[in-house]
Formats: sequence, structure tokens, C-alpha cells
Amino acid sequence: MAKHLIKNIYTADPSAHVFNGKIYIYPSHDIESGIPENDNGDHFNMRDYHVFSMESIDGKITDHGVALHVKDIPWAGRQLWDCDVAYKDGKYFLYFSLKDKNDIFRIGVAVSDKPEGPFVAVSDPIKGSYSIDPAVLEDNEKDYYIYFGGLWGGQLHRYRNNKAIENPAEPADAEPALCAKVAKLSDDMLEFAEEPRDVVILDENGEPLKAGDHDRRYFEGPWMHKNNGKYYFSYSTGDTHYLCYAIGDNPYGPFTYAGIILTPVVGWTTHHSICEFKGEWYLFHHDSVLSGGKTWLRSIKVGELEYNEDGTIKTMEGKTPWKG
Ligand code: FUB
Repeated sequence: MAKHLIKNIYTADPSAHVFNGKIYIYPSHDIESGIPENDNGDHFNMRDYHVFSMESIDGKITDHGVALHVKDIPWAGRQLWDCDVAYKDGKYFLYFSLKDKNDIFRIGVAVSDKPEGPFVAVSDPIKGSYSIDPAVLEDNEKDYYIYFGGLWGGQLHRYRNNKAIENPAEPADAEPALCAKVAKLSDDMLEFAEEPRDVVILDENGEPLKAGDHDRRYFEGPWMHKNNGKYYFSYSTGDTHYLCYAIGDNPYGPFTYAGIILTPVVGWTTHHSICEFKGEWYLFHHDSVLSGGKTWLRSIKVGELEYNEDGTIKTMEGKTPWKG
């Protein structure tokens, strides 16, 4: 069963990685800023990130304090959303979602010598970046791929073919669903090395999932992990509140829909990462149990993730007792 990890502040969107033999968690830091809840996500008005580490899953969790604050990001407008971190050649790169001064979500990068930060933001967002929820895969210890994108407040429906469109809308129900995006990162880790591509998810007939297939189509919160040579692309279905996954043979896909990892949690959003530590697999995610169900005040959790013999993932129940 999953347990809450942090009870003194609200945290969400946990990206977990193993660096130097410890688990490092990079969550969003939820706060009560008094902005009323709306479909644009204005109530998620976060201003900084804290980094956490653990030497064992059941051990003490260390809060390393503020690793990056919005006031120290030169191009910042508002709303620091989900982030992720990758390590290359002695440096740690923190990729973050933030609205610029025109209220457009972009993806930024900040750099540190240490996994816990503090991180120093690069002066501009990644060229050609848009939308939210960066997640980085290190593949074969040499290539790095960044996945991103989120509908509604995450603004993904405002783009087609990587360009802003005049009349933002989701496709009609019978059209192919909007996809998360993936791009290889440049050698210096600070830019896209190519135009972002669609992360296509196929159904059981080899057809791309349709926009009306709300129980299975991509909404936000991408994550990529590898197991036994297969690439597992996992994500949130947003308005139907599932964490789902799809399996492919390479970082770009296509991926074939494979099932539900986690049924809906308490709270509107569901967002996760998957991490192997000391031979066991773990699901990090969040719910709104500790705030009594407030969607914008979430708390991160961890639970064991299990595979079936055929490489599929066992479905877990998202609702846990309200005492947390
Ligand atoms: O935390 C703000 C947003 O809520 C994230 O970027 C989304 O994935 C959702 O969890």
C-alpha cells in the first residue's frame, strides 16, 4: 500500500531518480495562494521547488530546502509546475514548467553541481518549448530524451505541429487524440536537438487512440522508464483520473496501450514517476487526502509497483483511507 512521504508541506508531481545510491525526489511545492479553482489551473500557483532524498524507502526523508525560486528565474511569469532532473557529466539539469511573462507555458532549465541543488536557471526557456510536464529519459547512458505536454491549463491544445494555432481546441472525438511530445536533448542538455515529435499511443488494432477515448488517451504527466529492454510510456488521463501506460520498442514509439497503473486518487490530478531502487520497482504519485480533498494541496506518496510475468504492470488502487 502506498504511504505519504511528507506531511509538513504540500507536494505533488514527484519525479524520483537514484543518484549516488540515494533516491532523490523532485516534486512541485503546492501552496495556498487564495486563487479560486478553475479549468485553467490558476489555483496551482506554485513559487518554488524543494528537493527531498531518502537512503531507503522506509527510512528518513530529508528536505534539502528551496532548490529554485521563481524570483530567480529571469524569464518568469507565474506558476512553477511539474519538473524533472537528469544527470550528465558531473552536472544536474532541472527541467521545469513555468508561464512566461505573456502567460504562456514554456520549459526552462536550471543547473547544479549537486542533485539537491541549489539550481541556477538559464536565462531563457528552451527554444521551441511549450506546454508543461517535462520528464527526461537517459537511454543507454548516452542519449537523453525529453517528454512533455499537458491539456487544458497545460496549453497543449493550443498547438499543432509545434506551432501555436489561432483557435485552440481539442480535436473532435473521432479524430486522433493529441499526443505528448518527445525530443532528443542537445549534447549540452540545454536545448532540443530536434523538432519535438508526437508520442503516438496505439489501441489493440494498431490505430492511434481517439480524442474521445478519455479513459485511455494522453492528458498530462508523462514518464518513461525501461524494463527488460522495453520502453514504458506512462501518463495521466486527466479528466478520467487514471494513470495508464503503453509499451514500445524505442524512445519515440509508437507505444501500444497496455492498461491502468493506478485507479483515481482523492483529488482531481494524478501524476507519477516510476523508479527502480535496490532491485525493487516503486510508483511515486500524489493525492489530496492530507488536505481533506483540496485539489491544489497535494501530498506525495510511494508504493511498490509490481510486474506480471508477461511484462504488464499490476493495477493499483488509488483510494487509500482518508487518515493518510
Ligand atoms: O502541479 C501542477 C500540474 O498538475 C502538473 O503540471 C500536472 O501534471 C498536474 O499534476
